[in-house]
Amino acid sequence: MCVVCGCAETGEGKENKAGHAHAHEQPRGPEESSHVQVDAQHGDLHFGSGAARVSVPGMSQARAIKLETDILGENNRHARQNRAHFEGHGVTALNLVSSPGSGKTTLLCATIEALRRRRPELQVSVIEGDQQTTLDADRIRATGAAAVQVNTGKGCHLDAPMVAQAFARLRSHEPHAHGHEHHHHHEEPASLLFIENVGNLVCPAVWDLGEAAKVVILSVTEGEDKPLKYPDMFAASTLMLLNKVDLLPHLNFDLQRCIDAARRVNPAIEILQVSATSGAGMEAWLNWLEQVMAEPAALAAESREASLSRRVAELEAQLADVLAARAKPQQS
Ligand SMILES: Nc1nc2c(ncn2[C@@H]2O[C@H](COP(=O)(O)OP(=O)(O)OP(=O)(O)O)[C@@H](O)[C@H]2O)c(=O)[nH]1
Ligand SMILES: [Mg+2]
Ligand SMILES: [Zn+2]
Ligand SMILES: [Zn+2]
Repeated sequence: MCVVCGCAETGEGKENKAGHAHAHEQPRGPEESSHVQVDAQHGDLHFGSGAARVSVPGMSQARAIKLETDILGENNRHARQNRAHFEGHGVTALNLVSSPGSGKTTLLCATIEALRRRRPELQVSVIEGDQQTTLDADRIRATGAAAVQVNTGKGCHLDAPMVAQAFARLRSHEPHAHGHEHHHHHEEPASLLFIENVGNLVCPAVWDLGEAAKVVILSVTEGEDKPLKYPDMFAASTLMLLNKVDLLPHLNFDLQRCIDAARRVNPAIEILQVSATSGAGMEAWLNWLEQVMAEPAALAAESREASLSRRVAELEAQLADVLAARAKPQQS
């Protein structure tokens, strides 16, 4: 996973401090440095079976866990500030995640148009994440909504400091040191902020941006097994939008199998079927948005706390395992 893959960014400075730290570190022992589980029958390899759930050349599992905890901890600090800042501005923020091409931008354009008809007074703005180009922000701006593009370069996800800077530009003010310590509680009308993450079904799952909820978009052309193959993203999301259902007649896509797969990974996930191009299911999606705007705090607190405490407990248990294993004498 990208936090410790060597391209990790530390948030503020992008000097790859953390990423480089491990490159020179010697592995402690063969078992610790390459945690791979081998299937006896077929020789299938599972590199995520160690305590860190990731294998990094030359880095111990304990070090990988420590790095992830430090970097994500720093990101989460910024995410908390974003959350407070959004709240101060009456903003409900949603983090849209998916593989490339599932239809995030098309759906956003259609959503902006539909919301304009339903709630003409509602302000909607967008932060667009892509490795390169301003194509998506240009598409959003063409609808008349405000958008800021964030290009990540080699980065494979948006992080909370990036979102803080982009949001400051949307609101034409500098980022604040402490959430909404500046006073803009002057009864701002409620508004929606969509954050379209970099197309990537793996990494954005662990980066909290301060959103009220993650919405994962899965298009029917991708196959119904995706929630099982990329479980972290579906586990982290509150809602799954199954997009491009207009194409179902042309595909061998088993809708029920897909829904079952998503529920197996995340029993609480909500699922809506939509088509950004035909408009099917848009009413239900708009209703969901209205509901989140009415009760964003409850939703966010529930999913964030649940997933954070799950992850913290996981990491603590794994770190304890690694330390215990290291303390034990080597057996051959
Ligand atoms: N048939 C059909 N095509 C769709 C639908 N939604 C999006 N598309 C098409 O899917 C392609 C990708 O759509 P985008 O909106 O650019 O996808 P994206 O998720 O924003 O892609 P990235 O930003 O690159 O990750 C485009 O050709 C869209 O026209 C849909 O509901 N039905
Ligand atoms: Mg896009
Ligand atoms: Zn990554
Ligand atoms: Zn502000």
